[in-house]
Amino acid sequence: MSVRQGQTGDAVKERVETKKQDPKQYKVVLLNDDYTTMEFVMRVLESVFQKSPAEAYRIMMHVHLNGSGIAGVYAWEVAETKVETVTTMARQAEFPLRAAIEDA
Ligand code: TYC
Repeated sequence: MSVRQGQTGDAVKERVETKKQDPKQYKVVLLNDDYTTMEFVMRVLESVFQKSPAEAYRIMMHVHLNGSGIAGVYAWEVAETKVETVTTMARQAEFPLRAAIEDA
């Protein structure tokens, strides 16, 4: 926390700047494509989003049938890291799988 004082004539302005924390939550959304295997998407959901095999299957099928689906809801920085991890895993395996962040 920092305090800044600006002086104008006799008046002294004082403002306390606080680092605002972001209480907002963000959805990490998986997007469907024609090439990523169902097995790979389920592996991502289990390893990156801590889903059970049954939940991973349910989410994967939802994305497959509807075009997108929520993998999880997190604080901004966590959501960003999840997207990065998904992208790195997918490129490594040469799949076009994409993940995106949306306001929760
Ligand atoms: N549509 C893919 C297939 O038929 C499976 C898939 C599901 C791909 C979810 C991406 O986010 C995805 N192999």
